[in-house]
Formats: sequence, structure tokens, C-alpha cells
Amino acid sequence: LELQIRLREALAGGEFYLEYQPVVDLGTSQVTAVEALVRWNRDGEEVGPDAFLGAAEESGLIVPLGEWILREACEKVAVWRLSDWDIGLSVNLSVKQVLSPRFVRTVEGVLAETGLPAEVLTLEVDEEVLLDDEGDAVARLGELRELGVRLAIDDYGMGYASLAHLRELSVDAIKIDPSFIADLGRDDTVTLLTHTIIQLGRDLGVQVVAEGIERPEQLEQLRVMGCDHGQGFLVARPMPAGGVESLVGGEAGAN
Ligand code: G
Ligand code: G
Ligand code: MN
Ligand code: NA
Repeated sequence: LELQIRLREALAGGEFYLEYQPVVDLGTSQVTAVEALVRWNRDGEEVGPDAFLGAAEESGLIVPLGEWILREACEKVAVWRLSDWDIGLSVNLSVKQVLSPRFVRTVEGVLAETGLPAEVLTLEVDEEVLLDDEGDAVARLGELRELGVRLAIDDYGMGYASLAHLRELSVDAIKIDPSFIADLGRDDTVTLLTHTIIQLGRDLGVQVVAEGIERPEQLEQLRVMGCDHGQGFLVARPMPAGGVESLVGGEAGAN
């Protein structure tokens, strides 16, 4: 409860900030998008989302916090795009947020205010969204997709969602869970499953993003398997907006 009160003050006091992790095209190594990741500056110390998102969800603060995250990230990427840099944006959503009554209108409003084209924004949801009994979350996500935004299933392969769930919800991307990538090339079953997910994505016309790439041989194997995109500490760590600007300084404005 203490934490919930503190988080409310933190949002009002502007203590949250975003880092951005580059996503690259594994074929060309170009940065094609960034994933926004929230952090909390608590008295000068960086606190990661695992330490506060649970409490933010319980208290309902995730709704205004999520809206702040979405607006902040869309504003930033809209500015980058003004310099002719064709960059995409991914934002994580929690189920609580998706189920909040005005969420679809919020996304529509943020896109209108920031001028970010809908198709530039990918909203990431965990597999658990597909397990929502009432099916309200799946319906909401369908409405979001009608706005023209892209949907991605995050942490795919953790075991909650079967392949069949992908039929109920049309998604644009699957993000393979880092635990799979960690054992790639070391565990035959995991390697086979990863290959199968990549193949499935291709067959369904869904983009596949590998997360948690830390070693060069993982990157090479994913390339050989035909995985579209990748993300991980080997490629680039999450960094402040300024870091992304320096990293792609050569690219921005060049195309
Ligand atoms: O950034 P980090 O590795 O600490 O992220 C830990 C977890 O927090 C991940 O599951 C990630 O998806 C989640 N997360 C990070 N930023 C956000 C956000 O802005 N909104 C939501 N809902 N989850 C986030
Ligand atoms: O659940 P989600 O995929 O949204 O989580 C994203 C988080 O994963 C990021 O916040 C980042 O801190 C973490 N992450 C990104 N790349 C790597 C990596 O290569 N290794 C590990 N261990 N974590 C990573
Ligand atoms: Mn994510
Ligand atoms: Na996530």
C-alpha cells in the first residue's frame, strides 16, 4: 500500500522515464524500431518495471501510467520521424490497461495528438491476454487493430498460449521469449521449437522478432533460420532517447 501511494506521487511528480531498446532487421542490421521500456527514478536510483508494475496494476495506476508511457513514446518517435527517419515504435501493454473502458479511445487520441501514423505503432501484449475467459481483451485488441495499429504477442513460447490461439486474434508480430534464445544451439528441443515458431510466423505472414540475443552465434543461427528481426544486449541495450539518436545518427535523415 505504501508503494502504491508512492507510485501515485511518482507519476504526478514526473519521476517515471522511458528507455528505448533498438530492434534490428537481422538481414540488413538496420535499426527498424525501438521498444519503449519504463523506468522509475526513485531518489536518483533507477528502478525497473518488475519492481513496480505489479503494484501499479493492483491499484489501477497502470491506466494513467500506461497512458503517460504511450504519449511520451509516441511524441518522441513522431519527432524522430520528422527528420525523415523511418522508425517504428513498440509499447508494452498490461491486460488491465487493455480492459480499461476508454483504452481504445485513448490510443486513438494519442495518435491524433502526436501525429504518429497508426501503422508505425506496435502494441505488445503477453500471451496471457489470449487466456482472458470473457474474451473482452481479445475484442479490445481487435478494435485497436482496426485503428490501424500493429499487434505483437510478447514473450511467445512461454507455454500459456497454444498455436491455436493465434487463430482467435490476428497479430502482426510474434516476439520469441528470451528463454528460448538463451538455449538456442545448446538444447536441441529449444532449437527445434524456435525454428518451428519462425516457420509458423512465415506461414501465417506474421513478423518474427527474437528477443534476448546476447551471443554472436545466436544471431547467426537466427539469421540462418530466417528470423526477421532481433533484439538483445548483443545488438543494443535499452538506452535513453539521446543514446538512440547517437547510435543511429548516421541513419537518421539519410533515407
Ligand atoms: O525493461 P525490463 O527488462 O526491466 O522489463 C521487465 C518487464 O516489464 C518486461 O516484461 C517488460 O515487458 C515490462 N515492461 C517494460 N516497460 C513496460 C511498459 O511500459 N508497460 C508495461 N505494461 N510493461 C512494461
Ligand atoms: O517482456 P519484454 O520482452 O517486454 O521485456 C523486455 C525487457 O527484456 C527489456 O526491458 C530488457 O531489459 C530485457 N532485455 C532485452 N534484451 C535482453 C537481453 O539480451 N538479455 C536479457 N537478459 N534481457 C534483455
Ligand atoms: Mn516487450
Ligand atoms: Na512484456
